[in-house]
Amino acid sequence: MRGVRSGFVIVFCIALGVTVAAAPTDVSQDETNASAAGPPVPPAPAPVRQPDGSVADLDAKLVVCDPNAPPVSGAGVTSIFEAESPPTREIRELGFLVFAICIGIFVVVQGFLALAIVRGIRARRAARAEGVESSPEPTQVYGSVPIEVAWTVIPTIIVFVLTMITIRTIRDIDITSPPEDALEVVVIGHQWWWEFRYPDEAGEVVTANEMHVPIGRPIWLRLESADVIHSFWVPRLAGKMDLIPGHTNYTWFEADRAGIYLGQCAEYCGTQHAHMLIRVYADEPEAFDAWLDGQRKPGVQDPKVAEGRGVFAEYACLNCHTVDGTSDGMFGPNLTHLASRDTIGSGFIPLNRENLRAWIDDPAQLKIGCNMPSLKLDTAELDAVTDYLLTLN
Ligand code: HEC
Ligand SMILES: [Cu+2]
Repeated sequence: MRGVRSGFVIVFCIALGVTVAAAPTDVSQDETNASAAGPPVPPAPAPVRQPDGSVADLDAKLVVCDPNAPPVSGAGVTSIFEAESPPTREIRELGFLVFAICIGIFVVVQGFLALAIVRGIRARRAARAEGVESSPEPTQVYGSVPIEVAWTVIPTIIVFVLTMITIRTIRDIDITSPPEDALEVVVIGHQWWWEFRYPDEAGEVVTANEMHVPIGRPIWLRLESADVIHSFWVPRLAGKMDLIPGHTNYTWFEADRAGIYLGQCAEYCGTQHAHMLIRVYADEPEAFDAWLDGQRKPGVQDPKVAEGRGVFAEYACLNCHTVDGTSDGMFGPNLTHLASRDTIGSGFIPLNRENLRAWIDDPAQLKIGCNMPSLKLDTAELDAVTDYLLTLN
């Protein structure tokens, strides 16, 4: 009876843990609010403005694999079971194999246990029918060579097979030189956004948070960090790989099908770690080439928004952001082709006029603790610089 009761307690605790873990709380923001409140206690901060529009809500749900979230902008569920790239397919197959073997072992072991219980109950019943209090003790067997051999040899074979297959998988995935015909992309992790660089003779292309790749071609990733340890993880395309300051890591993937693949920084890296999302756009090769050509061009110089460009150049924006032909700051995301992206703030705020304006007004309203300050622009300056940035397609 005790056993049954403690079994219930364990099941209840697990269920509670799962419920708490699944609850859609935004821990990072709550934490920041709490830690920002040092003595003396300041007045409660204004409520955090929620980004307008739905891409963020939906993508955020997709990232936590909410099965009820409708597909958005072609982005699929971020499930390791929906592998769309050779490395993730191999990882999934290895996972299934290990799982199948474990189920086999489980069934055999539990089968013997069930058999022993049934035989014990039968023996006791038979004993009671004969009027004896308990069944006689079963025959004790000491040292059976066949059994000893079986339970030494079988597990050894299982472990050996798993080791060999794991080594093969690691050899295929964890390669040290780029696969043939690979496209190299440098991925640099920043608190809390991603920089993607495409080394190219015709001029390096630099973008942020939204990585475009051609389908059917291996993508060789060079992973670096600008500050702390991050981890690149796009579950359907590649396994996790850390970005370590002062050390370069490599990994690769190859998207089978065109579409948007969502990912997430997978190594806690500070306040806004949860909002450090990755969007991989896998394009048909022609569409990818067109995108790359577009990104090579310098920033649009539209005379209609000269005023906004003036604001951009007059304030510190230019110290932190590059717009080719206008500024060369390196601290924040490259904005040369900002308007060609779907999101800002590392994939969690849909890019539209309202969000962009709110972001420039005070980024912390949308992404508490992020490394872009509010430059306290007045309304006219805000409108002008927003209009300017929206021309940078
Ligand atoms: C101190 C450096 C700094 C200054 C000054 C600065 N920014 Fe930023 N900016 C950043 C950083 C860092 C980010 C990335 C924040 C994140 O996503 O966590 C960012 C993000 C952005 C983004 C979103 C880009 C994207 O793709 O996600 C825009 C737009 C932007 N800044 C515009 C501006 C404008 C306009 C100004 C001037 C009014 C400005 N920034 C001033 C550092 C700066
Ligand atoms: Cu992180």
